[in-house]
Amino acid sequence: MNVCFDISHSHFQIDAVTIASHVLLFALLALSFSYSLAKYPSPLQDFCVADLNSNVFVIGFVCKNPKHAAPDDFIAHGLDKPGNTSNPQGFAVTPVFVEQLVGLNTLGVSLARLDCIPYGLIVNHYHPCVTEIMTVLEGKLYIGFVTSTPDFKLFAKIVKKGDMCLSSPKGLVHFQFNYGAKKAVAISGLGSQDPGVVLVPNANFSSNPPINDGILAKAFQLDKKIIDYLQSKF
Ligand SMILES: *[C@@H]1O[C@H](CO)[C@@H](O)[C@H](O)[C@H]1NC(C)=O
Ligand SMILES: CC(=O)N[C@H]1CO[C@H](CO)[C@@H](O)[C@@H]1O
Repeated sequence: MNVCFDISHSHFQIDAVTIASHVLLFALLALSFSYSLAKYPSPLQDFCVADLNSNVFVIGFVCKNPKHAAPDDFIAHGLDKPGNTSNPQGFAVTPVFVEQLVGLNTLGVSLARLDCIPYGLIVNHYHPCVTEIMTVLEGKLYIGFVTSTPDFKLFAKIVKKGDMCLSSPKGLVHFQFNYGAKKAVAISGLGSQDPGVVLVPNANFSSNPPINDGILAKAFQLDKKIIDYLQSKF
């Protein structure tokens, strides 16, 4: 489960010239409130090594006694190894989140390795409250994100070995497609210890229980039979 304080999707459009000053003040206060909630809370200690076995539920994980913290709590291994790309889209994500690197707890960062076969796709997805940056180590990826309503503008670019890009601002739908005939490897940096992901096709077509096919048919302006077919694919 990911940690999300994001209420920053509320949009404030303020014309400072025409609007009364007390309304502006209220809007500014609302914006700063929104901003403070949209950030991770600052840790109150140098570190808080996650105790993954605790039965106490808090946001993130309970801290292990800092006196028992050891260098091994701050390292994870194996990012040099490719993930398993034997799936219909041909991609693998190898996470180094708080569960793999317990020292990340409360600190608001993590990494993942991405592997993508030639013409493989990391399907359209989003991280509800997390910004993602990416550097390509091998091959090249076509990476894009789509802005929110009303523009739905696509920002896409080909990212080659050695390039670094903003793969997605917080909460926007994005994808990575291997544009080349060689496999691609990338490292993604995420602004959360536990980013969480919503795969767009799964959210629509493989929810549990399924979303009524009539609702999906209407939403996508497709025939119910096509929806039933799509739902059967997952
Ligand atoms: C890779 O994933 C496929 C599909 O889930 C599985 O059948 C296969 O055993 C996996 N290979 C390895 C090396 O884990
Ligand atoms: C019609 C429908 O359910 N669309 C959803 C598809 O998935 C995206 C991402 O999860 C949602 O934002 C849409 O509402």
